[in-house]
Amino acid sequence: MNDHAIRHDWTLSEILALFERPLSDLLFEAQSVHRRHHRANEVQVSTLLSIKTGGCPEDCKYCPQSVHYETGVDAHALLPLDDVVSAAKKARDAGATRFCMGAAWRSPTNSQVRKVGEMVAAVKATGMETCVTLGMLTAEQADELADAGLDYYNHNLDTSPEYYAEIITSRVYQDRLDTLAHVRAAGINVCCGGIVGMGETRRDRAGLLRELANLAEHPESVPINNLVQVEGTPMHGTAPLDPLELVRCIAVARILMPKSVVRLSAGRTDLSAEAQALCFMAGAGSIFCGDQLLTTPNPAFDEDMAMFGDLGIKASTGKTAAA
Ligand code: SAM
Ligand code: DTB
Ligand code: SF4
Repeated sequence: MNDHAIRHDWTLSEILALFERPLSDLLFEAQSVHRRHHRANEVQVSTLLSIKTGGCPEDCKYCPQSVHYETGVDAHALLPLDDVVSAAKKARDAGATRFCMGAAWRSPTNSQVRKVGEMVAAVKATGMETCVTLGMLTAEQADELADAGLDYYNHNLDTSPEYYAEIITSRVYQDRLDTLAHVRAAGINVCCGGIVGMGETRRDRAGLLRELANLAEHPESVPINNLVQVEGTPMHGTAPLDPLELVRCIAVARILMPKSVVRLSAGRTDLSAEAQALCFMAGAGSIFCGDQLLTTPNPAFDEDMAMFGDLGIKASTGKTAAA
């Protein structure tokens, strides 16, 4: 196998074999791949804002924003433009280079997409990169967001096709793949990953990574979320994932999709600094900073900058190094 090649034909058994390698061998290979395509010791920083919170009609079993579960989330309608721009400026001044806006929609209306397009243009004017996650999009809606200047669209496959129906019944895997195709066709960078720690098997984690790696083009950004357990959701009380399995997952994603930025996303409050250091060694090249994700807590900015200092990591733009 030529490990320099960008492949789109990974088999489940090849991926499982990577997971099963001795940890040091896996980390060594992942870090070697990382250094061929990305700058060592640099991690990009994004900040999240929930621009529309709660009341979502979907039934994703992990999500505090679903209308189906009692989670006490503080629901609100689409935020005014000025509030979004001031949050973006605050994140930029703290050191984030990308501003990610999330909305608890199944699929936005055209008028909602137009309003988010205005937010995208205004946030870009602050000098930040933009990412939004709004649920399923039509081809026309993706084009409109591209015209507004959107840099990334986040739309996760979440888990393996086999485990999907255990987690979500209000949509199917193909719905996600259709939106990803619209986003790709519109020329927007794709941000697509999943969640681990939802009671899935290693085979499911490998199956998710196979789906991502075998897309016609690898997503530019691959968020790996460690489930944030929220009381009231059906996933609350699930046995937590061994942090070393999260590390393995990041390393395997790094090897399968060498040019993508693998993101250590939600769930860092449950990880020690040592576990996060292993995630960076495994090739994680991006984190969310700021004390809130969408509705759940995240480590404080200063705490993360202190961790970067301890590990000798520089906050960067995340742009891929010339390979
Ligand atoms: N409603 C849109 C959608 O689902 O595509 C956009 C917002 S949704 C909150 C964005 C992503 O957040 C989900 O796809 C899921 O991967 C992630 N997410 C939601 N709740 C989470 C949790 N409790 N832990 C980890 N990730 C979570
Ligand atoms: C992604 O993959 N992770 C972020 C972002 N995309 C939108 C969301 C994490 C949400 C965690 C639960 C919450 O704060 O509500
Ligand atoms: Fe709705 Fe997105 Fe939460 Fe699913 S993950 S319930 S689609 S906000």
